[in-house]
Amino acid sequence: MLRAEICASSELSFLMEAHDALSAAIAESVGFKGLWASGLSIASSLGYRDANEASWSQLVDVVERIVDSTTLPVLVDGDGGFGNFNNARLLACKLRQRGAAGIALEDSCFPKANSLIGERHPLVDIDEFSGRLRAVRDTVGQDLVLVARIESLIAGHGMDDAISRAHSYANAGADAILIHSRKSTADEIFSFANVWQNRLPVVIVPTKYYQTPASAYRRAHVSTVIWANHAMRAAIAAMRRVCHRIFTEENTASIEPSIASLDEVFELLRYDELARAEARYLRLS
Ligand code: SPV
Ligand code: MG
Repeated sequence: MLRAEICASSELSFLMEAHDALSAAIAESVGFKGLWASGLSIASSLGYRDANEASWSQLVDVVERIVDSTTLPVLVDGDGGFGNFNNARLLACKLRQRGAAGIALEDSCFPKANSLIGERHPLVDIDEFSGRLRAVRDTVGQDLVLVARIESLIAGHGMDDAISRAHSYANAGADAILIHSRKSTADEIFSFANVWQNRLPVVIVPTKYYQTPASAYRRAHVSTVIWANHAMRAAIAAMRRVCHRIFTEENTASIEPSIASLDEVFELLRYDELARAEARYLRLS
């Protein structure tokens, strides 16, 4: 399904960030067709920085809870693969075992830094990273969608470097190219798409250039847009607002209408299924 969404569709697809089972279930309930298991959001919800502080096995465990809570395909943010080709193929294997639909690997050095903060973004050598992608492809075959993420524009290496990496990663067996930018407009994304001419489908993450309308991505024949961190940021804002109100008012009456009802919690987690199963298996009188 993810392969169809990202690689075989001429329609623009959207992946919504999930960082736990609850955010995954909510994204599915509103109609999203695929999920992005965001490294930043998962790290944040675990109380880690997006700097490979969370281990690959912690990531895999969270992905398992996300996969179990939804029928949607999950593209997992695998950062740089947590080491060299060997660590990357091990991670890909484990993600396949836990039911992920795809892995995105970026050409940043371990430990990675989040693309949207700081100035130091050393990149892995192009040949080494191409070998890393080949190792993952050889290990998981077509079972996982393999998205190669290029950080050239983040690192300040320019468009020529981004394009030559894209060709090398395509030759190494990637299914799609994620081109990342931290500019406040989508200009460099469109320049890339114009030169690249969709040799492989293009995936983008418009966190910083959020003013750009989706129609512009359709015109540029972008394949997939990732809303990378918005559920996590929404949760922070909502929790802060509610905690502050309860703290100051010493009462929950005023916030009750603005938070999810317990019925909504029970519905999201399918308590009705448990009740039916109890009736069937416990033979309650
Ligand atoms: C993530 O969601 O973890 C991403 C996108 O990789 S970004 O935070 O922009 O690097
Ligand atoms: Mg990430």
